[in-house]
Amino acid sequence: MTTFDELFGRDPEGLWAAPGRVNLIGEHTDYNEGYVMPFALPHTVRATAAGRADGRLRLHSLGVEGGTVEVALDGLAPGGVPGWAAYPAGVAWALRDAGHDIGGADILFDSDVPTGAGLSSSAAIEVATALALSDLNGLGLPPDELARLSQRAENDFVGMPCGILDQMASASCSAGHVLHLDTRDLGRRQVPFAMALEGLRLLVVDTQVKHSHADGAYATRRAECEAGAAALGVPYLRDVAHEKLADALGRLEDEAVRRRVRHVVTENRRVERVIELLDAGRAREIGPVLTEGHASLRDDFEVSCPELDLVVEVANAAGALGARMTGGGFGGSAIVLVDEDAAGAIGTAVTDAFGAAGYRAPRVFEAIPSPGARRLPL
Ligand code: GAF
Repeated sequence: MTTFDELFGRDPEGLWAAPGRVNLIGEHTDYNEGYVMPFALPHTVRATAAGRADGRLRLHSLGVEGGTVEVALDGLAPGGVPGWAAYPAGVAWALRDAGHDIGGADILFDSDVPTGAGLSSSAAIEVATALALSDLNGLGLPPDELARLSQRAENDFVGMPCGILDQMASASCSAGHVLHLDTRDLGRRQVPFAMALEGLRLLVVDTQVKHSHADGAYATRRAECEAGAAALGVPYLRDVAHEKLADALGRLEDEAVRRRVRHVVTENRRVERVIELLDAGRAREIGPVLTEGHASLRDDFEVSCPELDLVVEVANAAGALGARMTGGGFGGSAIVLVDEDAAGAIGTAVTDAFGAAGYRAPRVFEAIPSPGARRLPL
């Protein structure tokens, strides 16, 4: 494997890691200033890095064709860097645009976060870069700031209008916990999620498909939510109370907007229900809430796809406690809550069903709540 010194002809100053995530519940709520509940995966993007005094950024990713990308910090502009390097370059741009006086850097990336799987490989590379540049330049930025700058990079440099779910998950999750995050003010609580103690497992099923219209459809959904909020005279859909939902829906003329609003308002309520159950030590009872969330994403928000629907249908028929797509949708991954004794059989049932449907075999693995971004020993 290529090492930092072979590539850059010098020793690294440090090593930083930032994880991918799954979202337990609270989907497409973040850009509506609602609630989310992610936890970090053990899979990380690792950034081995050293600062440079000449204002240049040299970026290299193991496992990506195309060699080293070199750019001058002074020349960075939105849309100016193609491909994967736009994410770390965008973070450097966002740091400087926010007034942070950073120098250049040599950074070698290495990742085991599956890409295109809805598990936040983009946020992981952004947050790993933000933490590395923060430490290399003595900025000491807290997790909220690392997440906000990473989101800014993705929104305004890469051009993807995401919310802050993925970046906050990567920057601030804690091992053994699920993060209950209010995306309005980034208020949060680490909620113990010791599934194994209750004989439970949470499986990730990566369908290994990503439908090509995903990015455009994401932007459309966001615009529809904003149209719904405007029609209801509230700043964000977060401001529509669940008890007032029927009244709100009656005031909306556009059928698609009405369904998007119903998803967001009921999804925020589902986050509250999951929190209540976890706080009461009743984790196995969250299963039906997850499945209900999937139906809402499939029917009202229309961001699922046949492969994800098949995972949920087959897993539940095979005895899962509940299942749902996770992340933005249109492919990517689903999560499945199972009794530990049933995990193997349910995984096999899903894999067999994919074979019978003529789909590529999915990747099934257990999701273990893991730490957020951190510096590691070299
Ligand atoms: C993607 C986005 F990047 C997040 O901000 C969030 O909106 C998610 O889709 C859906 O909940 O992961």
